[in-house]
Amino acid sequence: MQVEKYSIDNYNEGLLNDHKRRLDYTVSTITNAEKIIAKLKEFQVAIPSWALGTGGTRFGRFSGGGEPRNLEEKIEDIGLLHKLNQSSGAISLHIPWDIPENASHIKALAAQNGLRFDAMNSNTFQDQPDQALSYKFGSLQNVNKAVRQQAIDHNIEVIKYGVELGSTSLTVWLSDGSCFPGQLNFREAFQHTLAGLQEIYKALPDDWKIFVEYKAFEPNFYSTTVGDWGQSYLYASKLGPKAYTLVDLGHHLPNANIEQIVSLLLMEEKLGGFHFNDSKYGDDDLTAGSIKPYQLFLIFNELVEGMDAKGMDHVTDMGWMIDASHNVKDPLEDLLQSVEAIMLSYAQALSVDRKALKEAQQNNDVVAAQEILQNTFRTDLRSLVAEARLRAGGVLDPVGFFRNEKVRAKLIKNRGAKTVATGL
Ligand SMILES: [Mn+2]
Repeated sequence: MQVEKYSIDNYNEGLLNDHKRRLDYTVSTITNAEKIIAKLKEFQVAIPSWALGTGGTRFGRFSGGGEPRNLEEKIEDIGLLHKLNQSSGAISLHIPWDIPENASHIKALAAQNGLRFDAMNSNTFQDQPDQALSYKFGSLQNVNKAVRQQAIDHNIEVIKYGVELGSTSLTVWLSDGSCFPGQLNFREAFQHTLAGLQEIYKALPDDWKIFVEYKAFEPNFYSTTVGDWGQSYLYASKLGPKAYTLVDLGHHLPNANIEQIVSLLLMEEKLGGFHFNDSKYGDDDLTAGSIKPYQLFLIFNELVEGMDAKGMDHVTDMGWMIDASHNVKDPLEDLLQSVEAIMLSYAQALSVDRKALKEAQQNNDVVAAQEILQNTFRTDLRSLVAEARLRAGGVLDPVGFFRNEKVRAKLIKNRGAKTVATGL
């Protein structure tokens, strides 16, 4: 769906006075507003191709209307998000759900929408209709060599699709593991998986990275073969310099200290990718920042501090992506909310007084350290995020605009009320 520049300008015009008043106040309360706005303008979060439709659970899926019917329409939806927030300028493809049949056409369409191709995602956690061998008992870990080879071949095929589109990274998430004690020899499962990843690693072009994503549990409930950041780090270290760990916020056991995990991975230069979502219990895949916004800020605080310590580029040296499911909300509104929460946490992390925090740490001044972090967290920086969006040509209030323009109703009119996007 096309959104015209004049409708964005008209909408912004009505909100401008209020916005300026809030912005002036915020700028007067912090020291580095211009620097933060400049950083926010650059920062981009990739949207996965499977996030545009309604998500479901094993109990059911309640599809909404106007869902994208093919890859072209998914690209158009992400293009729309990017037009509104100017911070969703990348798409992450899942193979085989979204195979680009005509790569040059897909590449051109993405470029028209201001999008680049982020990490490619392989899938060896499901069986496809035309697949020769089953992944029921795992893919790269499988006791059957032919199954392992099939999974290796699939990942190499995904790299080939990515090369055609100009992507430069592959995310591998394996559901491999076991459901019952005794089912697996842990060491053998690890070694098979490592050997498979090594074959995939060999197929990576020189400028590519591979991200090894871990997950504590589900669909396997007794053991997971890439179950935590330690195991992922072990694979990534053994694979070589192009291999990195990917942290998905939902893939930890309850109460894990994710901020500490990202800090240490950055120290070892092994954090390569990041998936945003939020959860109350496990891998709930809820809107980023909807349940634990303070934790999201604390994680960003470590990301910014750790990346700066290594001289990393916040935009290009990490694969940032939303990995959430939208079971009850309009997926596009939900994604706008997630990106907003991510940008706000990033802005807050950029405004932490690092010198004062360092001093508090050196003096063991625990109270001062808490004051610094919580004062920053409680300072309302939403107007900075809006200002960055405005300067980049976006909308002051993306969700408000989406509703005002009746975007979903228009998508239903164009695509139909009973469309179901590919995905889980
Ligand atoms: Mn993920």
